[in-house]
Amino acid sequence: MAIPVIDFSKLNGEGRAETMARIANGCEEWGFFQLVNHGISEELLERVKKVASECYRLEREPLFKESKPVKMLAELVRRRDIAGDDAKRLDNIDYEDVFTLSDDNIDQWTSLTPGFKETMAEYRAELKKLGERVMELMDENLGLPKGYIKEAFDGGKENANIAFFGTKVSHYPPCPHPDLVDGLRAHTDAGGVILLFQDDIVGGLQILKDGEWIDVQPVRNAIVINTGDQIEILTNGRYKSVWHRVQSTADGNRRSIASFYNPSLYATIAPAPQLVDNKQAAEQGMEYYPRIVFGDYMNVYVEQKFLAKEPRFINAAVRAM
Ligand SMILES: O=C(O)CCC(=O)C(=O)O
Ligand SMILES: [Fe+2]
Repeated sequence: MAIPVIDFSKLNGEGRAETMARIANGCEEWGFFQLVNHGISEELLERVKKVASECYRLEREPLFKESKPVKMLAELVRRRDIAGDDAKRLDNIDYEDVFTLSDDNIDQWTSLTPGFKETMAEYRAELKKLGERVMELMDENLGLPKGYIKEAFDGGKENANIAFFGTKVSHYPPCPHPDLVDGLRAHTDAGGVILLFQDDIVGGLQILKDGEWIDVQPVRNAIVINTGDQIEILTNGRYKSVWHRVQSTADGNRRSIASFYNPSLYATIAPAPQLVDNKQAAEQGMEYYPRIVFGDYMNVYVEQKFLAKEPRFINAAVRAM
């Protein structure tokens, strides 16, 4: 079983209907799919890989060696070896190095690595456009007016372009005890549409599908798309946010660059009326998915990211009232 790989260039020709159907299937049955021939130039993607890796080596690696996950893992192992403690897994930390780029923190983007800022700005502009295109295809597949999802994320027509677009640059360095700590613990994503540029070679990302963890197989220069909790709410559960995790590995330093197209913190997200079966909702006495303000949702999410997702919907809705 492998995550669907979809040729995006086929949208422009005879294969359009079939490609739309494959995207719908990716959203409904998988929550994750990979795009190839997505229109982002190989030359740009090669530059992104280069500057991200150089940045890690030059600026991040020395810090990672002194970081909390490294120290906590060493301490756990020391206790096991010296004091004979049963080594329990570290279940409250991720073995990763990460920083986030957004338009709000552009002044603080790392500048030591030659070409980093320029390349990442160019990459983010391209990915943002791709994210908007993917959201429009979702609108179409769902029978929503074109631009519906983006407008919801902006918090309405009058607030054009205030949805949040952030880019997380992560590395999962070699881990001496991959059995004792995850690279990133299992979770669903809080926001909207996520566009992930993962390592060409070093794997580790897995999704939970029908009760089994399966690999998101590395495909060179593909962009992996997945949907977060806000798309689950907006689609009234038709597109579910899917659990995923990153396993740590003993060898190889996995690079992954995840861009998040999320609602503005002020946007209210609710099931699209077109997707609510009123009869069913009436029978159940309520609509299952609440109306939430995304900022309230994030306040709940930061506390509960690695816990079951359903209580988050309820907790965020209570706070929003
Ligand atoms: O690094 C990855 O491949 C996944 C990252 C991820 O799941 C996240 O940032 O939410
Ligand atoms: Fe995630």
